[in-house]
Amino acid sequence: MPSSALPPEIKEEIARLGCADIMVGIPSYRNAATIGHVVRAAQAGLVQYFPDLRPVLVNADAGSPDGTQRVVVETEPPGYIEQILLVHPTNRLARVSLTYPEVDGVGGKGAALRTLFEMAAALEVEALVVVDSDLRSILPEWIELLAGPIMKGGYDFVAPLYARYKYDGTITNTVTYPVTRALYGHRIRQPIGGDFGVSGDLLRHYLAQDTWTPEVSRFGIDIWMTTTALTGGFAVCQTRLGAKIHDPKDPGSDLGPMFRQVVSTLLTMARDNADRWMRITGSHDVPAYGFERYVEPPPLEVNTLRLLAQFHSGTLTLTDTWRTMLRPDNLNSCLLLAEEAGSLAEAAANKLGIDGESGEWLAGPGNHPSTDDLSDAVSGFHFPDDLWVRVIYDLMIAASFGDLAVEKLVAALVPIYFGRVGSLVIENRRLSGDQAEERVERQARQFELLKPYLVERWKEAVHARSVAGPTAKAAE
Ligand SMILES: Nc1nc2c(ncn2[C@@H]2O[C@H](COP(=O)(O)OP(=O)(O)OP(=O)(O)O)[C@@H](O)[C@H]2O)c(=O)[nH]1
Ligand SMILES: [Mg+2]
Repeated sequence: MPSSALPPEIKEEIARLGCADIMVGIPSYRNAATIGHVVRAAQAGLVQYFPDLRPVLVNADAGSPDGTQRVVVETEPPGYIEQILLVHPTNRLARVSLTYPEVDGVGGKGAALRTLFEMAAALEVEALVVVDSDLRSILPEWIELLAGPIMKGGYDFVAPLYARYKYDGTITNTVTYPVTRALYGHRIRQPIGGDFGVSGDLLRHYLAQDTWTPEVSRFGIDIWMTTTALTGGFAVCQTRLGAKIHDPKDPGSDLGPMFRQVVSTLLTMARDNADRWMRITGSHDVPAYGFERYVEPPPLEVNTLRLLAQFHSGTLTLTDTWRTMLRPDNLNSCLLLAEEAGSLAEAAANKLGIDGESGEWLAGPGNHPSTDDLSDAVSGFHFPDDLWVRVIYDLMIAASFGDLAVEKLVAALVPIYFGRVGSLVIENRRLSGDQAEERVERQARQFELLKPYLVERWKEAVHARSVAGPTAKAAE
């Protein structure tokens, strides 16, 4: 990790706080509408579940123009929480909101977490709990659920387990969960969930790494944290948090940059840890902490037509890149599917009054067809599991041994990802949450089953490189 460049005001804050046992860190950017509830829940959790420890809560904000930091500072103080919960903690909770510095000129969620890691390490905490600031469903208990396994169970990394609506968490469901499971053998269902517990030991390990990249300073941070914990051999568990309810996002319109940052980080780490994952076959359950809950997360609307239209648009500009990154048979299958996606989306758009290119409603806002209506109109589209797995494995080979930069390859994957997500939404439209979850498991098993395909291609690439000379990326 690049050496600490904390500005003097943050160093002074650390000196003022001195020491702490447990810290809750909250990264934020334009979350004035929701962060107040997160701060209150976190404060209550610290006071109620850890009344004898020295607690601190730190908000690391991006300098949000919407008054996020003011909300944090003006939210009811810890004394109010003590009153309503009738608890008398040994130590008064310290609460801080600060603007975090960029890391090597790059700001983002990861840069915010870097500051939180450095502060937590300097305060010598036993546990750092990180929670997102757009959460609606956080309860005080979440703090215990995320810190308890560290304090009581000796774990170093606590990943969240929550019920998410069947169309939410698409990057997790299609890439990070199955790839982490197939590569490293741990079934961590939410490797980029955003809400984590980290032990003091693991914090120090994070700070000692030199694998930090600009993508890690953004949304690559979550998969970096999970993968670094796994490759470092730390004790990992999951914790049952109930439902994740947060600011909703449509995968076709909101998630492109996040996808690129997460997947680039995952690929770079896979490249650097090949000697570890090559030896691993199969996978095992990861222990889960906390009482089981049954909750229905609120539904989320997805514009299936736009996803299919964007998949098709990819062929217009990216076919050459796809050719360099996909094995010829997989490339052909993708091109055929993209063609089909385009025709189906166009026919459906004409029928429903939607712009075929952009997927936008011609009638303007209001009275839009639902996700189900849209999906019914393109119900013939199907992107097979095994093709998706091979696409991802081909991408891993290209990212480690090919000539193109990882970022460029991942940007080229985005339209294919949209096609895959569109297909999943269409197939899951009549399924319950549990049934959709079974599909995610089926796909994850497919990633494991086809791992020999990856290993074989990897070995061939290593061999080809040794014949050609050490110029390929993996040898750098
Ligand atoms: N400090 C900081 N925080 C950010 C930035 N971008 C996002 N965040 C925070 O990171 C958290 C997650 O961001 P979201 O946009 O909610 O991401 P998400 O799609 O919900 O991601 P998942 O919850 O992992 O599915 C929120 O608390 C954001 O406020 C940033 O540039 N700086
Ligand atoms: Mg969110």
